Amino acid sequence: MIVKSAEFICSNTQISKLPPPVKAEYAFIGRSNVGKSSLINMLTAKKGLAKTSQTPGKTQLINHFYINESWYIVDLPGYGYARASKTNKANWSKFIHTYLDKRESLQCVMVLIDSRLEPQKIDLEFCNWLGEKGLSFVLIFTKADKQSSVKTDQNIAKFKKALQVTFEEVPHYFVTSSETQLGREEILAFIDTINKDFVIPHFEPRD
Ligand SMILES: Nc1nc2c(ncn2[C@@H]2O[C@H](COP(=O)(O)OP(=O)(O)OP(=O)(O)O)[C@@H](O)[C@H]2O)c(=O)[nH]1
Ligand SMILES: [Mg+2]
Repeated sequence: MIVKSAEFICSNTQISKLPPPVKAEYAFIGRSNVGKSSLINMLTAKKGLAKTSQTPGKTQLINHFYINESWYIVDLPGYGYARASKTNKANWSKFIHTYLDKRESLQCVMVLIDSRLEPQKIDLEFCNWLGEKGLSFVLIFTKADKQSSVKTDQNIAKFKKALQVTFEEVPHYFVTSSETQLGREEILAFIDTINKDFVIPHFEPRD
């Protein structure tokens, strides 16, 4: 797929204010600082489209980006931001879980995992929650440029093994780097395939 246009549409803290669910939508989620915003900029080839930062917890809203005037990328707040207050964490968590569970047009959850780390409990728990809800998801291992491919492969193998405790079939995965554009073509091709089968879902119109 060629990305011809990528446009910021809106930031939301309220589910009721999201754009109508009439376009295929892909949510990017993962631990704070895992590289969600960087990956979105890499996929769209638009630096600065999604705000990146070295301070974890930068994205605290549901951000919609409209791609090729036909589908949405959604940048979600990172989970597990240690310095957020308990109330804040609980609020985000509820908001994100409601969004993921209820969004009619959501086609696939893109779960970002830092390829440098051993399997993290919080990531595994999140994948298990998606599995329980029957939501389709894929894994995107980020920051692969930061270490050898051997190390990346080892961490991926460990993650897959940890998922096999609860999953019969391990989901599809991608290895990426926002620095080198590794994985870009594969992810765009994957999205393109799903877009081709998209039919506008039934939804309750809001007032
Ligand atoms: N070397 C390298 N650095 C990366 C890569 N992806 C992200 N980073 C860096 O990691 C930091 C966090 O990236 P962001 O894209 O802002 O992460 P995020 O997941 O959107 O963070 P929050 O919005 O705070 O949850 C930034 O300093 C990025 O430059 C990558 O593929 N390679
Ligand atoms: Mg971000």
